[in-house]
Amino acid sequence: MCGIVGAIAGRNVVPVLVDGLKRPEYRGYDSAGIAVVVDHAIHRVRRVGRVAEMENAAQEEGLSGTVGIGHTRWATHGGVTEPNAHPHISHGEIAVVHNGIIENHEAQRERLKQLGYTFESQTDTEVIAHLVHHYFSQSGDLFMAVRQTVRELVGAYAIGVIALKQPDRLVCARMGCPLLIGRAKAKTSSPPTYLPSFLLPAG
Ligand code: HGA
Repeated sequence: MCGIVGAIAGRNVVPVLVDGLKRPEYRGYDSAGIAVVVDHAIHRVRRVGRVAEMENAAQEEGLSGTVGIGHTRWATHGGVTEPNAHPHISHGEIAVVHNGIIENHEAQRERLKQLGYTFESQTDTEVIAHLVHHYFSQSGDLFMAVRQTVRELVGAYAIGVIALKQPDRLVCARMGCPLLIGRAKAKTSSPPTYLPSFLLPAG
């Protein structure tokens, strides 16, 4: 069973993501990964094995960012490999973590290939990253792009999505899978400089 976590703040969220992944660790998983928006790129670290190994790699790479997503995976589609570990990224611009199963992933994969997308993993999840990228390219709005994407997904899912071009947003969606959203109490009286967006289809 896997878990997803996302965080957006006025400080580095990597420790928050790692901590969030460690908490449900007992449920079992085969690989772990996190992605953050850093300046002009989405940076990602993935490892087969324990969260601690991925955490060490993230520390070695000096991973840091104010918006990010993380994942522990129990493979349902595709083997236990680093390319199949989440987050999945489309064109360096959209990163997605996903808990669940996309039942119509084969049809979506064929459609996306026709649109020119190439696949780097065997997972059902990668279609979500490319679909969000496809719609984001049209609207430039992550919330709208995720909303259009989830209309086309069949299955059960909880997802977290970030975008290079909208580093002030973290969009989540769920259908038939649990997703808990929290907001930490601000430590200062200054207003937040970020704009979180949440999307919760009935599920
Ligand atoms: N289907 C995705 C996510 C698997 C999952 O939710 N596991 O608990 C995959 O195979 O990567």
